[in-house]
Amino acid sequence: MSLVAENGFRLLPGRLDPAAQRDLLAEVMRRVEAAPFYRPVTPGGKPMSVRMTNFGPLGWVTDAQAGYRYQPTHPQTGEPWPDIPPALLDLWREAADAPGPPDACLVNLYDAQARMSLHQDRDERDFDYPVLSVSLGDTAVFRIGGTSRRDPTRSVRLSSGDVCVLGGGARLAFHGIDRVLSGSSQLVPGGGRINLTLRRAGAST
Ligand code: MD6
Ligand code: FE
Repeated sequence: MSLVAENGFRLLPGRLDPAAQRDLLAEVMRRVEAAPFYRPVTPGGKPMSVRMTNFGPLGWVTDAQAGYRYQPTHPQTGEPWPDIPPALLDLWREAADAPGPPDACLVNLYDAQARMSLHQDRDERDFDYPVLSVSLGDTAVFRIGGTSRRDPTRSVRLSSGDVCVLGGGARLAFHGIDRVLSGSSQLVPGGGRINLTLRRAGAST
């Protein structure tokens, strides 16, 4: 398995084989029945094109009223988020090189039109913890730059089963999803892409 590493950005292409991808997708969809995908609204009042839910003690949410934050409950059901799938906790232990376990897993669902604009993940308490992402389904065109929005960027394809880690000097790198290549995978029924990002959002233990 090849590995691209530079300044804290690590890509593990094909880290999950097709059977592991199917198993993880089943674990995800079982939890989504209790915590449905919904469309968050930015602090500026714009509905996002990506639909989201979360697993774990804390979930990342946004709305026009209170902006970006982590909270323990689903904004629509009011219920606690489902647990993080054990396979993801194993993956974190193996690949994240973190001082402790994650407490949040953001789940993004992309249809053919969905995009995510260039952003930093900076709503977490402790940037010594990396963010680890797992991609399932259609391939995404991921863009990653430096810690300034003006830094040059490059494009990386994230395919089903790929794992990527933003840690160290890349923890606060700007990144986003330019587009999703519709029909590039058959994994997700009805098409689309699911990205799971594991984080440590709250105080470290
Ligand atoms: C996505 N990913 O792949 C969006 N954030 O759908 C992210 O925003 C991301 O892939 C932090 C670390 C890795 C990521
Ligand atoms: Fe991000």
